[in-house]
Amino acid sequence: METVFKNISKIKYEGPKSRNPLAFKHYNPAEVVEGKTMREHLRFSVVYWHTFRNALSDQFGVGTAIRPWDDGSNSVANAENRARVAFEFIEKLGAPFYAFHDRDIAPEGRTLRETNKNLDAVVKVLKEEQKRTGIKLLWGTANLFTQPRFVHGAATSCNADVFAFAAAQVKKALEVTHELGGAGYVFWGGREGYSTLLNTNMKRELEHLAKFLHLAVDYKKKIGFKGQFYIEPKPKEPTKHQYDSDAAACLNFLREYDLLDDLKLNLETNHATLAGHTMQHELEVAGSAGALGSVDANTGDELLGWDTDQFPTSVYLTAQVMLTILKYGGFTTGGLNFDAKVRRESFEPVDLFHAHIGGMDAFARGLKIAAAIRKDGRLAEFVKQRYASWDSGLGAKIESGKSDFTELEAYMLKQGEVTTNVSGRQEFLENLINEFI
Ligand code: XLS
Ligand code: NI
Ligand code: NI
Repeated sequence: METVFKNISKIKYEGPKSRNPLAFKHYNPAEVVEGKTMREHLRFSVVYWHTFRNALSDQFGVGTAIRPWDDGSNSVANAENRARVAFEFIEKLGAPFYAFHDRDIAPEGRTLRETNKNLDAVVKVLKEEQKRTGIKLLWGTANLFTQPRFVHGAATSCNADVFAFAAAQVKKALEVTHELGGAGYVFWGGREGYSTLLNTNMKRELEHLAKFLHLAVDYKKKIGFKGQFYIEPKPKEPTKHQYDSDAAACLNFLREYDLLDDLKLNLETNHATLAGHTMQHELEVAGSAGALGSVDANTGDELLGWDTDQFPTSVYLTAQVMLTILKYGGFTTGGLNFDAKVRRESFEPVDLFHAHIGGMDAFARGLKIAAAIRKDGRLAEFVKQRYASWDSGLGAKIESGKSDFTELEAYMLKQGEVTTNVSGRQEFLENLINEFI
């Protein structure tokens, strides 16, 4: 099949010396790093919503994107054609995965029944294209935020009928994700939050959200869907306060409502920024709780307070991200999903290639840098030594639960004062990291 991107051939690895903008300089899918290929480590995924549905409009202006294959209509035929174009793009790029919301791939009809029929028609095309290309679905999800019925939220709406509609929609989205062999399914709480507490019963809304997720887990088991469930934290936007505000809040929610065994986290860099955290912090919180699932790989703008969803280009950032991901054993079901959009000024189709190539190369470098830091071993050794007082003697006794306040007081009364603190050496460690960048 050769249609839309006929002037662009398959993106190849040409190495760091290449000056070809449509080639990888660092992402060499077959190259082995720490015993796995880059392709297996990074598990890149293209998102349907930004890459194939975003017209690049903003609050002040209409869309600028030139997408010659799209007739601009809401027809199923246009959606089917778009699906084939999407696969041509992903195939040429060489990403092994993609991700979608139900409403990205097929238009909403006048009734739920008609909408489901539209979805089935496009899923048929996606299935054919997956088979033809070998590209797989990283995760599916349902859009429970665009349509006006979700004005007060979906699972947390004050209106029980909206909860029912959302349940029906997620049921169908789970079925199609299962049919397409999806490795996972994401719950991002679109409008699950509030704009004012004056009209909000927070406790009741949180209980409804938990109920909704339990019903989804039940249905997943019922249909035999083995994909991983994820919850995606975001602190604000569209609502002033989103319930899934950050990794720690999500973990607390999952624990409180007995959902910890069924959901991991899908962490997004720009959402970490909005929450006032670094991405590495969010990964660490999830990883240490055994809940590091997948990554929405993008970046925000430090000067803008909203979700700009830019493609990741900072090698410093990707090195930090990969260092933490490798530390927790790498991805299993998850991957690096480019939840990112080209800028409104980058409106030509070729910009979609430049954006993804840049993100993939930045992460390939991040992976290689992280692996080199790990091989060098000085960073890990420093951290290990820093906690050496816990490895034997009194520290080991406290950790193993064999000490108490009385003993600790007697010990310190005898010592009189702490004389053993040493420097944290932050600047030394920052310099050490820069040796590898
Ligand atoms: C929005 C979210 C969204 C999820 C999928 O900010 O990142 O795109 O990834 O619903
Ligand atoms: Ni996202
Ligand atoms: Ni986002």
